Amino acid sequence: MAFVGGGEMLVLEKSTGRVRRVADGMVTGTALDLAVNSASERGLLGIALHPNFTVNGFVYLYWTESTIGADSTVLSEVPLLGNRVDRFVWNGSSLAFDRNIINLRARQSDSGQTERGNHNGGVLRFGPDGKLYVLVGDVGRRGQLQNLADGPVGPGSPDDAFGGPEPDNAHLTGAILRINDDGSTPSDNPFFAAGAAIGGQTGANIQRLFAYGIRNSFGMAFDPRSGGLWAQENGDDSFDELNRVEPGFNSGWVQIMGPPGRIAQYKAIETDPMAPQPFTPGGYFGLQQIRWPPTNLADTGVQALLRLFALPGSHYSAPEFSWKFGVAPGGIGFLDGNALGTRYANDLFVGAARTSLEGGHLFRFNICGRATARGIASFDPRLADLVADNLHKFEITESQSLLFGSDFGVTTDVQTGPNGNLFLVSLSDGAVYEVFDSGAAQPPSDDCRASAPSPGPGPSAALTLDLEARKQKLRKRLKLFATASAASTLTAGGRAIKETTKELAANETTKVKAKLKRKQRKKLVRKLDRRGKAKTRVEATATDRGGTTADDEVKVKLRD
Ligand SMILES: [Ca+2]
Ligand SMILES: [Ca+2]
Ligand SMILES: [Ca+2]
Ligand SMILES: [Ca+2]
Repeated sequence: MAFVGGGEMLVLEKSTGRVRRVADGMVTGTALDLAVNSASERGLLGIALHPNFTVNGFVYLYWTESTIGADSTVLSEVPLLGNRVDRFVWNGSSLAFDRNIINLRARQSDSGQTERGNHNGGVLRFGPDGKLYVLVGDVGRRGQLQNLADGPVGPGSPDDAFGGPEPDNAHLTGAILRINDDGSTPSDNPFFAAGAAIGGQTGANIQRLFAYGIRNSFGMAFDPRSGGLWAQENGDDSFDELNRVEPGFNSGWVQIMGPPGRIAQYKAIETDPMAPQPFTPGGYFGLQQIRWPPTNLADTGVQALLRLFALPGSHYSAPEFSWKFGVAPGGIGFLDGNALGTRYANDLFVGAARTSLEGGHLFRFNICGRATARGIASFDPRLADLVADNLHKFEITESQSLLFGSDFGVTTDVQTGPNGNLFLVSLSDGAVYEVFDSGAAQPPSDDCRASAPSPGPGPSAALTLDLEARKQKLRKRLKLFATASAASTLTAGGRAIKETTKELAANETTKVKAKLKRKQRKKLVRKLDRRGKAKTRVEATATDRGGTTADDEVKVKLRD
């Protein structure tokens, strides 16, 4: 869905490949009709307007091409690189092809299993930096971008009949790409230097990466307040995630889904041979691709993190939120402004990719904090661990406080309209919904002032979930932290960090001056991980990237 001005919007039809013109609640025409392959999750999937759309009319579409020159629902009728992003020009009534931006993997004909058409991603968004962000799912690949450095078999073997495990053109999957509006690669991308060192097709693709290790997603959005990128990620049967995606982010798939501290649950669910459950009578065993079985998964969070495919400058971070069993999130978006009242201002809304839970749930996350520290806040003590511990797939336990709406069907897009209301595209209902303020009394406010203590000094606001409930945990955590910081080799850094622990609250980020060499920083991270604190994040600002001995800012984040 895209708002093109004059009260008009463009709405995509996944299976016909048509871009429909909609005004005043009515379809008024067709701006474009593409020959799409819409088998499984393929089709006309994503749209984004250029930041200077009103001047240049540029419209970007993510779609799956058919090989027969007409719409197809046959899995095999697709080119190898059949997912494509193209640029079109809007002339006020129709869209004309301008240029191709990128071609991505679509075909999934792997030996030993039936052909598939899922995990294409398909979300396009322009960032506040004017760059185009393209989300592509793993498309069933098991290569380096799925954190298998040597592919599914081992050193010397490709991922599949079309290459890999390195990210050649057929294995540039499970990632968020950041590209210029003309398809070229920005030189300030996180792995630009790493890709240049590798060179060739693989190196050029690594240069395009903004993030990787992502299984699949139907939702990605920029927070209009912080400018930060958020994405949801669909797990197999376990651990759907909501992530803050910073440059160089590695989400961990296939080695890890959900928080590292929950790795045993991830493995247990995905290797469960029986467990007939509602919606999954066959049980949960398997990670879809038989060439890499779930029995390969690590047994501890640290072990899993050590197995990640680490591009230079990459970082893993645990999800902002996750669901133990999949609820299948779909499109996500922020409500930009307070058109629905202060209670909902600037919050994050998460639609459904299935109708199994609440007929298509619409979850709302209360987002608090200042500037880049904006994050999820909740009053439900069960969510203090940032995990909704539901009982099986598509089950509401611990998500009750998040439920904002029901029966929205399959939500493929969530956006703030020009009038400030929330607009949702429902694929299953064939409808666009507008959520507006009816004027009825709203529930008591759960705004940020009420849920968080007054922000103390420091570069980021404190974001606490439930201080009382977390007190014991926090005390334990601080003790561990103090022990770690007192350790021998971390003299200068140790002292600084110990001081910090006095002020740190759960889930709070702080910066301290610390004289840490690159190796020392790594050592500290390892130390904390060994103490079962794998989600603790210790990262340095840019000045420390080279491992200098200068006084660098070290950012420490305590997370549950
Ligand atoms: Ca068509
Ligand atoms: Ca993850
Ligand atoms: Ca499974
Ligand atoms: Ca929980």
